[in-house]
Amino acid sequence: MPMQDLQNSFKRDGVAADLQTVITALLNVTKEISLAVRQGALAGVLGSAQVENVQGETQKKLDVIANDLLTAALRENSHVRALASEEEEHSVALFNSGKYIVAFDPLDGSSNIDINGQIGTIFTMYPALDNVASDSPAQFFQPGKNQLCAGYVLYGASTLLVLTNGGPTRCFTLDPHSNEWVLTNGQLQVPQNTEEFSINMANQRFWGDNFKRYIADLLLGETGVRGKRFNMRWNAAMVGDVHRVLTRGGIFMYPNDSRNPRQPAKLRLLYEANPMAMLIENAGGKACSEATNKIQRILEITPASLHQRVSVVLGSANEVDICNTYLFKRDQQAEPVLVENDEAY
Ligand code: AFP
Repeated sequence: MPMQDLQNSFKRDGVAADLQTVITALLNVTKEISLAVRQGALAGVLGSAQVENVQGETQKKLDVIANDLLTAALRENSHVRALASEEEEHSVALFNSGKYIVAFDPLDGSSNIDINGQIGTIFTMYPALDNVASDSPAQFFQPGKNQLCAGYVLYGASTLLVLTNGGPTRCFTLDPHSNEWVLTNGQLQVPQNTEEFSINMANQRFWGDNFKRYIADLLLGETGVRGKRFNMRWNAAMVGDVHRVLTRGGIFMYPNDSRNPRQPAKLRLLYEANPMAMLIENAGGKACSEATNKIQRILEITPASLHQRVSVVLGSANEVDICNTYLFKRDQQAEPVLVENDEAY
Protein backbone atom coordinates (compact mmCIF):
# COMPACT_ATOMS: atom_id res chain seq x y z
CA MET A 1 0.00 0.00 0.00
CA PRO A 2 1.76 3.23 -1.17
CA MET A 3 0.53 5.21 1.81
CA GLN A 4 2.57 2.83 4.01
CA ASP A 5 5.75 3.01 1.94
CA LEU A 6 7.34 5.74 4.09
CA GLN A 7 6.25 4.08 7.34
CA ASN A 8 7.60 0.73 6.11
CA SER A 9 10.91 2.44 5.33
CA PHE A 10 11.04 3.87 8.87
CA LYS A 11 10.28 0.43 10.30
CA ARG A 12 13.01 -1.25 8.23
CA ASP A 13 15.53 1.33 9.46
CA GLY A 14 14.36 1.26 13.08
CA VAL A 15 13.46 4.96 13.12
CA ALA A 16 12.14 6.00 16.55
CA ALA A 17 8.42 6.87 16.61
CA ASP A 18 9.06 10.44 17.84
CA LEU A 19 11.62 11.08 15.10
CA GLN A 20 9.12 9.76 12.55
CA THR A 21 6.71 12.54 13.60
CA VAL A 22 9.39 15.17 12.99
CA ILE A 23 10.28 13.81 9.54
CA THR A 24 6.59 13.50 8.60
CA ALA A 25 5.84 17.06 9.77
CA LEU A 26 8.67 18.40 7.61
CA LEU A 27 7.63 16.29 4.60
CA ASN A 28 4.02 17.47 4.85
CA VAL A 29 5.31 21.01 4.38
CA THR A 30 7.28 19.97 1.27
CA LYS A 31 3.98 18.81 -0.24
CA GLU A 32 2.69 22.38 0.19
CA ILE A 33 5.89 23.80 -1.27
CA SER A 34 5.58 21.41 -4.22
CA LEU A 35 2.08 22.73 -4.92
CA ALA A 36 3.26 26.36 -4.76
CA VAL A 37 6.22 25.60 -7.06
CA ARG A 38 3.95 23.91 -9.62
CA GLN A 39 1.58 26.88 -9.56
CA GLY A 40 4.52 29.31 -10.05
CA ALA A 41 3.37 32.67 -11.34
CA LEU A 42 -0.26 31.66 -10.83
CA ALA A 43 0.38 31.52 -7.08
CA GLY A 44 2.33 34.80 -7.12
CA VAL A 45 5.40 33.07 -5.65
CA LEU A 46 7.96 34.03 -8.27
CA GLY A 47 10.39 36.91 -8.15
CA SER A 48 12.41 38.58 -5.44
CA ALA A 49 11.33 39.23 -1.87
CA GLN A 50 13.45 42.43 -2.01
CA VAL A 51 15.37 41.43 1.16
CA GLU A 52 18.80 39.92 1.81
CA ASN A 53 19.46 36.87 3.98
CA VAL A 54 22.37 36.21 6.31
CA GLN A 55 24.34 34.88 3.35
CA GLY A 56 24.09 38.31 1.71
CA GLU A 57 21.89 36.79 -1.01
CA THR A 58 18.67 38.45 -2.19
CA GLN A 59 15.85 36.20 -1.04
CA LYS A 60 13.23 35.00 -3.48
CA LYS A 61 9.60 35.04 -2.39
CA LEU A 62 9.59 31.24 -2.43
CA ASP A 63 12.71 31.15 -0.17
CA VAL A 64 10.78 33.11 2.45
CA ILE A 65 7.54 31.15 1.99
CA ALA A 66 9.32 27.78 2.26
CA ASN A 67 11.35 28.88 5.27
CA ASP A 68 8.29 30.24 7.08
CA LEU A 69 6.22 27.10 6.41
CA LEU A 70 9.00 24.75 7.58
CA THR A 71 9.75 26.81 10.69
CA ALA A 72 6.06 27.06 11.62
CA ALA A 73 5.55 23.30 11.28
CA LEU A 74 8.59 22.40 13.37
CA ARG A 75 7.60 24.90 16.07
CA GLU A 76 4.52 22.71 16.60
CA ASN A 77 6.52 19.52 17.23
CA SER A 78 7.60 19.06 20.86
CA HIS A 79 10.35 16.60 19.82
CA VAL A 80 12.36 19.41 18.21
CA ARG A 81 14.95 21.01 20.55
CA ALA A 82 16.20 23.53 17.98
CA LEU A 83 16.21 24.30 14.28
CA ALA A 84 18.67 25.99 11.91
CA SER A 85 17.98 27.32 8.43
CA GLU A 86 20.01 28.79 5.59
CA GLU A 87 17.60 31.72 5.79
CA GLU A 88 18.02 32.34 9.55
CA GLU A 89 21.17 33.96 10.96
CA HIS A 90 20.84 32.16 14.32
CA SER A 91 19.55 28.76 15.38
CA VAL A 92 16.07 28.81 16.96
CA ALA A 93 15.49 27.07 20.33
CA LEU A 94 12.13 25.29 20.53
CA PHE A 95 11.40 22.61 23.19
CA ASN A 96 13.93 21.85 25.98
CA SER A 97 12.40 18.37 26.18
CA GLY A 98 13.00 17.76 22.49
CA LYS A 99 15.41 14.97 21.54
CA TYR A 100 16.19 16.14 17.99
CA ILE A 101 17.60 19.13 16.16
CA VAL A 102 16.70 19.92 12.55
CA ALA A 103 18.56 21.94 9.91
CA PHE A 104 17.43 22.73 6.39
CA ASP A 105 17.99 24.70 3.24
CA PRO A 106 14.35 25.56 2.56
CA LEU A 107 14.85 26.12 -1.14
CA ASP A 108 18.17 25.12 -2.67
CA GLY A 109 18.77 26.48 -6.16
CA SER A 110 16.80 29.72 -5.69
CA SER A 111 18.36 31.19 -8.82
CA ASN A 112 16.41 28.55 -10.76
CA ILE A 113 12.96 29.49 -9.40
CA ASP A 114 12.10 32.13 -11.99
CA ILE A 115 13.34 30.01 -14.91
CA ASN A 116 11.31 26.92 -13.95
CA GLY A 117 14.55 25.07 -13.18
CA GLN A 118 15.22 22.33 -10.63
CA ILE A 119 14.95 23.42 -6.98
CA GLY A 120 14.58 21.49 -3.75
CA THR A 121 14.40 21.39 0.04
CA ILE A 122 17.41 19.79 1.76
CA PHE A 123 17.05 18.63 5.39
CA THR A 124 18.98 16.87 8.13
CA MET A 125 18.34 15.75 11.72
CA TYR A 126 20.66 14.98 14.64
CA PRO A 127 20.22 13.94 18.26
CA ALA A 128 20.02 17.02 20.52
CA LEU A 129 23.00 17.47 22.87
CA ASP A 130 22.05 17.43 26.55
CA ASN A 131 25.23 19.17 27.67
CA VAL A 132 24.58 22.19 25.42
CA ALA A 133 21.99 24.95 25.86
CA SER A 134 19.02 24.61 23.50
CA ASP A 135 19.59 28.08 22.07
CA SER A 136 23.32 27.55 21.50
CA PRO A 137 24.45 27.06 17.88
CA ALA A 138 26.81 24.45 19.36
CA GLN A 139 23.85 22.04 19.24
CA PHE A 140 24.68 21.87 15.52
CA PHE A 141 28.47 21.55 15.90
CA GLN A 142 28.31 17.78 15.38
CA PRO A 143 30.09 15.83 12.62
CA GLY A 144 27.83 14.74 9.77
CA LYS A 145 28.31 11.09 10.71
CA ASN A 146 25.99 11.80 13.66
CA GLN A 147 23.04 12.47 11.35
CA LEU A 148 19.93 10.40 12.12
CA CYS A 149 18.21 11.44 8.91
CA ALA A 150 19.28 13.18 5.72
CA GLY A 151 17.21 13.90 2.65
CA TYR A 152 15.91 16.24 0.04
CA VAL A 153 12.66 16.85 -1.81
CA LEU A 154 13.31 17.68 -5.47
CA TYR A 155 10.64 19.83 -7.11
CA GLY A 156 11.19 18.69 -10.66
CA ALA A 157 9.10 17.14 -13.45
CA SER A 158 7.86 14.96 -10.61
CA THR A 159 8.28 15.65 -6.91
CA LEU A 160 10.79 13.19 -5.45
CA LEU A 161 11.84 12.45 -1.88
CA VAL A 162 15.32 10.96 -1.45
CA LEU A 163 15.95 9.87 2.14
CA THR A 164 18.28 7.87 4.33
CA ASN A 165 17.94 7.09 8.04
CA GLY A 166 21.28 5.31 8.16
CA GLY A 167 20.15 2.46 5.91
CA PRO A 168 19.88 2.48 2.13
CA THR A 169 19.30 5.75 0.29
CA ARG A 170 15.76 5.38 -1.02
CA CYS A 171 13.68 7.36 -3.53
CA PHE A 172 9.95 8.03 -3.24
CA THR A 173 7.73 9.73 -5.81
CA LEU A 174 4.86 11.96 -4.72
CA ASP A 175 1.70 10.56 -6.27
CA PRO A 176 -0.21 13.70 -7.42
CA HIS A 177 -3.53 11.85 -7.07
CA SER A 178 -3.18 10.44 -3.54
CA ASN A 179 -0.62 13.06 -2.40
CA GLU A 180 1.28 10.13 -0.81
CA TRP A 181 4.97 9.16 -1.12
CA VAL A 182 5.33 5.96 -3.19
CA LEU A 183 8.60 4.01 -2.94
CA THR A 184 10.09 3.96 -6.44
CA ASN A 185 13.68 2.93 -5.68
CA GLY A 186 14.48 0.95 -2.55
CA GLN A 187 18.26 1.29 -2.90
CA LEU A 188 19.90 3.98 -4.98
CA GLN A 189 23.40 2.86 -6.04
CA VAL A 190 26.03 5.28 -7.39
CA PRO A 191 28.07 3.57 -10.17
CA GLN A 192 31.74 3.33 -9.12
CA ASN A 193 32.96 4.94 -12.37
CA THR A 194 31.63 7.75 -14.53
CA GLU A 195 32.11 9.75 -17.72
CA GLU A 196 30.13 12.75 -16.46
CA PHE A 197 31.38 15.67 -14.36
CA SER A 198 29.52 18.58 -12.82
CA ILE A 199 31.15 21.93 -12.05
CA ASN A 200 30.71 25.65 -12.75
CA MET A 201 33.44 26.13 -15.38
CA ALA A 202 33.09 29.94 -15.15
CA ASN A 203 35.21 29.77 -11.98
CA GLN A 204 38.10 27.98 -13.70
CA ARG A 205 40.66 30.79 -13.41
CA PHE A 206 40.05 30.97 -9.64
CA TRP A 207 40.84 27.32 -8.89
CA GLY A 208 44.10 25.91 -7.48
CA ASP A 209 46.62 24.52 -10.00
CA ASN A 210 46.12 20.88 -8.99
CA PHE A 211 42.37 21.15 -9.52
CA LYS A 212 42.86 22.93 -12.86
CA ARG A 213 45.02 19.95 -13.93
CA TYR A 214 42.31 17.48 -12.94
CA ILE A 215 39.64 19.30 -14.97
CA ALA A 216 42.03 19.84 -17.90
CA ASP A 217 42.57 16.07 -18.14
CA LEU A 218 38.80 15.48 -18.08
CA LEU A 219 38.46 17.92 -20.99
CA LEU A 220 41.25 16.20 -22.96
CA GLY A 221 39.15 13.06 -22.78
CA GLU A 222 40.37 10.19 -24.96
CA THR A 223 43.22 12.37 -26.29
CA GLY A 224 44.74 12.71 -22.79
CA VAL A 225 45.82 10.54 -19.87
CA ARG A 226 42.25 9.65 -18.93
CA GLY A 227 41.80 7.79 -22.22
CA LYS A 228 38.03 8.32 -22.36
CA ARG A 229 35.63 11.14 -23.26
CA PHE A 230 33.73 13.00 -20.51
CA ASN A 231 30.50 14.99 -20.67
CA MET A 232 29.46 17.88 -18.41
CA ARG A 233 26.24 18.89 -16.63
CA TRP A 234 25.63 21.87 -14.27
CA ASN A 235 22.16 22.61 -12.81
CA ALA A 236 23.22 25.47 -10.50
CA ALA A 237 21.16 23.64 -7.88
CA MET A 238 23.11 21.11 -5.80
CA VAL A 239 19.90 19.18 -5.20
CA GLY A 240 19.45 18.59 -8.95
CA ASP A 241 23.09 17.75 -9.61
CA VAL A 242 23.31 15.35 -6.67
CA HIS A 243 20.08 13.65 -7.76
CA ARG A 244 21.59 13.00 -11.19
CA VAL A 245 24.72 11.55 -9.53
CA LEU A 246 22.61 9.32 -7.28
CA THR A 247 20.60 8.20 -10.30
CA ARG A 248 23.32 7.54 -12.92
CA GLY A 249 26.69 8.36 -11.34
CA GLY A 250 29.01 11.31 -11.91
CA ILE A 251 31.28 13.59 -9.95
CA PHE A 252 29.93 16.88 -8.54
CA MET A 253 32.46 19.48 -7.48
CA TYR A 254 32.47 22.90 -5.88
CA PRO A 255 36.16 23.39 -4.97
CA ASN A 256 37.75 26.19 -3.02
CA ASP A 257 38.51 29.22 -5.22
CA SER A 258 40.27 32.57 -4.93
CA ARG A 259 37.36 34.89 -5.71
CA ASN A 260 37.00 35.82 -2.05
CA PRO A 261 40.09 34.91 0.02
CA ARG A 262 38.09 35.22 3.23
CA GLN A 263 35.51 32.74 1.91
CA PRO A 264 37.17 30.23 -0.44
CA ALA A 265 34.27 27.77 -0.33
CA LYS A 266 30.65 28.22 -1.46
CA LEU A 267 28.55 25.31 -0.22
CA ARG A 268 27.31 25.16 3.39
CA LEU A 269 28.41 22.22 5.52
CA LEU A 270 25.43 21.85 7.85
CA TYR A 271 22.46 21.85 5.45
CA GLU A 272 24.00 21.17 2.04
CA ALA A 273 27.25 19.18 2.14
CA ASN A 274 26.51 16.93 5.14
CA PRO A 275 23.03 15.66 4.15
CA MET A 276 24.20 15.12 0.56
CA ALA A 277 27.32 13.33 1.78
CA MET A 278 25.25 10.90 3.87
CA LEU A 279 22.89 10.21 0.94
CA ILE A 280 25.83 9.63 -1.42
CA GLU A 281 27.76 7.37 1.00
CA ASN A 282 24.66 5.29 1.77
CA ALA A 283 24.34 4.79 -1.99
CA GLY A 284 27.93 3.55 -2.32
CA GLY A 285 29.55 6.84 -3.36
CA LYS A 286 32.18 9.07 -1.72
CA ALA A 287 32.01 12.66 -0.44
CA CYS A 288 35.17 14.61 0.38
CA SER A 289 36.32 18.11 1.16
CA GLU A 290 39.72 19.70 0.60
CA ALA A 291 41.19 21.14 3.80
CA THR A 292 44.69 22.43 4.42
CA ASN A 293 47.13 19.62 3.63
CA LYS A 294 44.51 16.93 3.74
CA ILE A 295 41.41 15.62 2.09
CA GLN A 296 38.65 15.00 4.58
CA ARG A 297 35.60 12.76 4.44
CA ILE A 298 32.86 15.40 4.71
CA LEU A 299 31.02 13.41 7.39
CA GLU A 300 34.09 13.65 9.65
CA ILE A 301 34.18 17.47 9.72
CA THR A 302 32.94 19.07 12.95
CA PRO A 303 31.35 22.46 12.16
CA ALA A 304 32.71 25.49 14.03
CA SER A 305 29.90 27.82 12.92
CA LEU A 306 26.30 27.44 11.75
CA HIS A 307 26.81 28.61 8.17
CA GLN A 308 30.34 27.28 7.69
CA ARG A 309 31.22 26.63 4.06
CA VAL A 310 33.31 23.75 2.70
CA SER A 311 34.66 22.61 -0.65
CA VAL A 312 32.83 19.56 -2.02
CA VAL A 313 33.88 16.68 -4.27
CA LEU A 314 31.31 13.87 -4.27
CA GLY A 315 29.94 11.06 -6.42
CA SER A 316 31.27 7.91 -8.10
CA ALA A 317 33.82 6.49 -5.66
CA ASN A 318 36.60 5.68 -8.13
CA GLU A 319 36.36 9.09 -9.80
CA VAL A 320 36.45 10.89 -6.44
CA ASP A 321 39.61 8.90 -5.64
CA ILE A 322 41.19 9.97 -8.94
CA CYS A 323 40.28 13.62 -8.30
CA ASN A 324 41.86 13.37 -4.84
CA THR A 325 45.15 12.10 -6.29
CA TYR A 326 45.37 15.32 -8.35
CA LEU A 327 44.55 17.53 -5.38
CA PHE A 328 47.60 16.28 -3.52
CA LYS A 329 50.16 15.86 -6.29
CA ARG A 330 52.39 18.60 -4.94
CA ASP A 331 55.61 16.93 -6.11
CA GLN A 332 53.81 14.82 -8.71
CA GLN A 333 54.74 11.82 -6.53
CA ALA A 334 52.80 12.29 -3.31
CA GLU A 335 49.73 10.15 -2.97
CA PRO A 336 46.90 11.81 -1.02
CA VAL A 337 46.12 10.62 2.43
CA LEU A 338 42.37 10.49 2.95
CA VAL A 339 42.10 11.08 6.67
CA GLU A 340 39.43 9.96 9.04
CA ASN A 341 39.74 11.10 12.63
CA ASP A 342 43.19 12.36 11.64
CA GLU A 343 44.34 8.80 10.94
CA ALA A 344 45.15 7.22 7.62
CA TYR A 345 41.80 6.24 6.15
P1 AFP B 1 21.17 29.33 -4.48
O1 AFP B 1 20.24 28.54 -3.61
O2 AFP B 1 21.52 30.67 -3.91
O3 AFP B 1 20.73 29.38 -5.93
O4 AFP B 1 22.58 28.56 -4.45
C1 AFP B 1 22.58 27.23 -4.86
C2 AFP B 1 23.92 26.65 -4.45
O5 AFP B 1 24.14 26.83 -3.09
C3 AFP B 1 24.00 25.17 -4.81
O6 AFP B 1 22.77 24.54 -4.78
C4 AFP B 1 24.59 25.18 -6.21
O7 AFP B 1 25.32 24.01 -6.52
C5 AFP B 1 25.50 26.40 -6.17
O8 AFP B 1 24.96 27.29 -5.19
C6 AFP B 1 25.55 27.11 -7.50
O9 AFP B 1 26.54 28.10 -7.36
P2 AFP B 1 26.92 28.96 -8.66
O10 AFP B 1 25.73 29.84 -8.91
O11 AFP B 1 28.15 29.72 -8.22
O12 AFP B 1 27.19 28.01 -9.78
